[in-house]
Amino acid sequence: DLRRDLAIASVRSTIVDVPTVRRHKLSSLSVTAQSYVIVEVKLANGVTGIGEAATLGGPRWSEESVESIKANIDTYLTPAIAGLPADRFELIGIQLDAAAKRNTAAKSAIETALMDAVGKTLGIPAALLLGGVVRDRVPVLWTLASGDPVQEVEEAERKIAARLHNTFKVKIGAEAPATDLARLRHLAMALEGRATLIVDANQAWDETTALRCLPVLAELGVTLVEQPVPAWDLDGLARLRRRSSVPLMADECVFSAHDMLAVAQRGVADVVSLKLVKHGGLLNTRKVAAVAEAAGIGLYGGCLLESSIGASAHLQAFAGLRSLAWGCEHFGPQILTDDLVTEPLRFEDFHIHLPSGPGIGVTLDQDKLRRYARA
Ligand code: MUC
Ligand code: MG
Repeated sequence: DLRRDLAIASVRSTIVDVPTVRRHKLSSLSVTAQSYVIVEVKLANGVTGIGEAATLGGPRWSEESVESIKANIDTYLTPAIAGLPADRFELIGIQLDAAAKRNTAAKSAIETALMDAVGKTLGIPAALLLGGVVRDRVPVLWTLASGDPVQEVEEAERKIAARLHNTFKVKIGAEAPATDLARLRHLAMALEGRATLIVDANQAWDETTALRCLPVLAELGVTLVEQPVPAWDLDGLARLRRRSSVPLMADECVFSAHDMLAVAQRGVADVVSLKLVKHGGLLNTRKVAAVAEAAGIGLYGGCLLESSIGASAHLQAFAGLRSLAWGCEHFGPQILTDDLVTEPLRFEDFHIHLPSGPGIGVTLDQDKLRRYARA
């Protein structure tokens, strides 16, 4: 019968390192290759599903690294779900949470692979398992993060000319505030009237620095400021929000639905960045989104520079949201020198398109997996 066919037969995890087209610099880290754990779950019926756990600069962006993700999947998470019917997503979530605290990126890669395998078995997209599609494309921005304003204007010009991106997220916080503000002024002037700018400080500032810089960002026309202060400083962010004319976005301070509730109750943010690696899967991402929706907080489709595998998993989760007013940032597939799937995702007219196939909608290229697998 179908249920026995859907039994989880095996889980394989592979660390890959894929070079990026240029150095990507955040406040506290810098990468020239992106590291993922690719998860392949095989069902008793012979169908394989895939998922991806992204990281940024080892355990620097959050506490998970590809090494810890692979170790915890192989040692603790796989034994907890072996043999279970793959379509019991919520039950499997309970088992995964009992087997390991947090480890949300690892759990997300597993849940993605399960939804992919079940979707591929039934011939339906993962988005249908989550309630169906509201949109089949999402506005997608590009992130400027070389730190060199001349290079960044050139890069932005190329993206605008190709009609790929006209909203840009500028990564700040690696340099002194004055240097970052000068860089932003350069970008704002060069791209005036042709692009929208948002910024992400990745927790680099303290409250007083942010208080000093926010009016300048407003004057430069920046439309959204992401995680200016440390993730722990919810009260500081709430105070800044009351004094800022620019909307503020929560990123590193919202992992769980409980975090989202605290952010909502304390008036911490106007917008939240949704990411599978933070929330621990597609189902949990929708739960975090529901808490935000209930509080009138806007939704933004965040990323951790995922390949087409992780990006399409996010699109499956984003496709059914009633509103995704702030668009998304799944430019990841475009910043890699190569992709891991047989057919790349479609970027067109400033949007990224939901792939139409079953499961998460993309197919793992085994040659690429072998090529980029860590020895
Ligand atoms: C983050 O903090 O938002 C997303 C885009 C990017 O360049 O870095 C990530 C992580
Ligand atoms: Mg961020």
